[in-house]
Amino acid sequence: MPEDATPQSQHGPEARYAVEAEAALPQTKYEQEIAWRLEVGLPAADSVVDRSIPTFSRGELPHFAGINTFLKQHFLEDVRQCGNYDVAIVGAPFDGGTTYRAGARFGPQGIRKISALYGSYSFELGVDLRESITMCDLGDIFTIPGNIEKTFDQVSRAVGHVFASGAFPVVLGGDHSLGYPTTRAIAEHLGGGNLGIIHFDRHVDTQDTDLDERMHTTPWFHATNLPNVPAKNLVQIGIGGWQAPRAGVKVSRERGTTIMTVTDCVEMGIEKAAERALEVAWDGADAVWLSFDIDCLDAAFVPGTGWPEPGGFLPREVLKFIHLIAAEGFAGMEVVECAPPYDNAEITSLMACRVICDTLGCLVRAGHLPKAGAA
Ligand SMILES: [Mn+2]
Repeated sequence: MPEDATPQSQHGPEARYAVEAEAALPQTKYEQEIAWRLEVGLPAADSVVDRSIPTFSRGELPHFAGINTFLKQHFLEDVRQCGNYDVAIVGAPFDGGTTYRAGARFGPQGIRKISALYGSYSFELGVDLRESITMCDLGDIFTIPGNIEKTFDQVSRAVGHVFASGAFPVVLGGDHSLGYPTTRAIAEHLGGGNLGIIHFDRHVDTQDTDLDERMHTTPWFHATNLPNVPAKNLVQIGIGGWQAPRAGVKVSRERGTTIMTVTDCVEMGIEKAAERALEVAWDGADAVWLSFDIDCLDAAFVPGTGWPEPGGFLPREVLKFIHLIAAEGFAGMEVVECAPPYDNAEITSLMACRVICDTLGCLVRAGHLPKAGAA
């Protein structure tokens, strides 16, 4: 037996951490949930041996049953109450900004549906969201199909409402035109402080207009026109391929955004790349927004998206990236361009859900959630 052998030494370092972390997690909220299930769902039929099972499915189980809010969290009908929660999920079902194939208006539905597969516990992170934070699902923003500008105003108002309430906003897109109204909303609420943006994408999305409108190829042109969203704090990760229009690249160059290709990230190593991303996004900034376009992953993993592009990241690369950058915290996040009509076996929605769950788990692990002062 090696000298440093411990009872857990059969595990690798990450697994050892994970196995030990699980022992330290409470299960108070889980027990409360079981009591609540039995109260509101009624005790099960006499033949059911496991007496924690109710008659009517309430809460997490069975995973295939129930009404699909995100992670089966509480549907908050009265949005005025969202400040009572650490995290507020909000759908932005809009694909009027797409320039090739539409379908991201069904992104929130798709992500919510597959989220039923997830529990609240992550093995590697050693986090149980149910025990650590409170979450609600606000349902969807009332977007206006066919009217980008009115939709922008609705989205900014909604995201501003959530952010001002103190809840951490998680926006389920929707296409990437939403990046402008979401960051505009956060920027308005920073009291003049600067907002940085960490942007995962295969596409720069920095051109002025596309097809004569502010489409999903344009959010960062308009966001970085805002006085407190400097282009120098915009870091664009995963850009490459045959779909990053030259018009946008020109703007990125002129404004001095920071672009990191997949090869850049892989060759310098994800740790170094994440460090660089944090340096850029946080340089003089008060807060950082995470804008995650699902198409930053290789097209093989995300068929359900508007502009799939081969040569993107592997899932484990972006997940590791997120683990590292979440250490500094975010003002909120969006996952965009998930288009379920083109998906296969829900894998794109599954990935979108995974990105959100990992981000929340990492924010908990780093002490950014629950929000300060919350129980
Ligand atoms: Mn994209």
